[in-house]
Amino acid sequence: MLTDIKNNKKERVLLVGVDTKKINDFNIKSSIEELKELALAAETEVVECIIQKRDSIDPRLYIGKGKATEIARYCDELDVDTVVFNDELSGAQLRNLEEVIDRKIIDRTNLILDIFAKRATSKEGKLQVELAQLKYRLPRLIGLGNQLSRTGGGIGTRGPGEKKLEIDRRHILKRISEIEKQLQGLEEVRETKRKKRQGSSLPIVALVGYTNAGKSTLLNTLISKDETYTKEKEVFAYDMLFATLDTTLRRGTLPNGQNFLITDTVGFVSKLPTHLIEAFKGTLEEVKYADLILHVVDITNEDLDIQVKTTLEILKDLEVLNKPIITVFNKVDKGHIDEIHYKIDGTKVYISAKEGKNIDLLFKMIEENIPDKFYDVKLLIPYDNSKISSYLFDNTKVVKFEYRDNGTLIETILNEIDYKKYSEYIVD
Ligand SMILES: Nc1nc2c(ncn2[C@@H]2O[C@H](COP(=O)(O)OP(=O)(O)OP(=O)(O)O)[C@@H](O)[C@H]2O)c(=O)[nH]1
Ligand SMILES: [Mg+2]
Repeated sequence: MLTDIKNNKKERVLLVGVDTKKINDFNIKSSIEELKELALAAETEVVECIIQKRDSIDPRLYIGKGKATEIARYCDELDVDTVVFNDELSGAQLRNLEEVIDRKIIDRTNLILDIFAKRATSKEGKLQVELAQLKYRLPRLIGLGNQLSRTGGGIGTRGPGEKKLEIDRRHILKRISEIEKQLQGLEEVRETKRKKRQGSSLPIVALVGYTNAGKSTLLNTLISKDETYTKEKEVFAYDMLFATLDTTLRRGTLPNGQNFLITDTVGFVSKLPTHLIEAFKGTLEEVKYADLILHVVDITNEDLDIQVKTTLEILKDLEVLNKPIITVFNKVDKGHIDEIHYKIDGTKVYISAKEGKNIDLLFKMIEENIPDKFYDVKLLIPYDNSKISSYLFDNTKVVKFEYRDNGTLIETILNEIDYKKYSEYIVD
């Protein structure tokens, strides 16, 4: 079978899930619905979804033998190219399923990795995805060997790690350590930047939440009041899963005049591959340095409970649940919302990022939850007070300075304490 990509035809996929009563916190219907969204995000055409009820996952085949044979028949009838399974499969399961079904077999993890591979644009993003892909492939080489040679492309075979070397374990291990080294280098650069930012003392607000909740849209709305705002500063917001992969940082201004920094992060999805979270830890680290977290939730989504839970679990993994969190229920413009139907601990607000509804309220809540106030000031420090000048140069983010006849004119940002301490030197 040659890949349909050559004919410019979409890869036709069939989705398969298992409904084990054990996972009762996860509704199989919404899980398959999400898998469908993921398959669409990978630009495939979903032709059928099959759910099998079983007590447990079959270690050999994931589903029952009879079901697998039935699926093989469907694949012929419906002209299916690829079968996508709703859970992570072992190398043996991949191989056995391919033997029975005789089609390319992809699991949920591989599908997500594939979307990330397509979306990654920055050098760091690409490396992170490649690392996750290699770590996924390593224990599955037996199962994937056939697959990589049987097709010339399509989902699961795309991405930075596409080269032949994947088949060779030693090559993979070598590549993994190369990537880890490169990522470490990039992490150091990020660390330096972060230190510089800390010097600037501007509070950091981090946007987190499920993919497509509206984080990027909200970032664009929140920065639009900043004096340095231009259209070019806006980030990419689009109706698709994982529109954002790279962490971005922008400046905003609160109604009280205080400046803050805001970061947009990669969205989450249930059963987000562990390797992927691991690989993106560097990027997600930004959340660790935040002073305030805005947890954005799409209120119109039926699976809001699962989405909130998934996000909170990842935040727990990142050890950031001790930070102040505002739950931001977004998209209230999309119809009547019963505000009380969803109870959540702590602070919450109902907004529309798109139409700007309740943004003032959210700004107020941000003001209240940001730990400290900061001031943009100009100070004239007499030359005989050079200790103060050195302190300011070392500990605050000096925007500009100038040597005047009567002292050093320093334009900088001060926190509340320093602001009070040095207020006598403030000039207009
Ligand atoms: N109706 C409505 N749509 C919204 C609102 N906020 C965002 N959207 C839409 O929701 C879709 C996703 O928005 P994004 O801002 O890209 O979502 P995100 O959370 O950044 O998603 P990822 O980057 O994929 O994690 C876009 O089509 C937005 O236009 C809102 O308040 N109301
Ligand atoms: Mg986004």
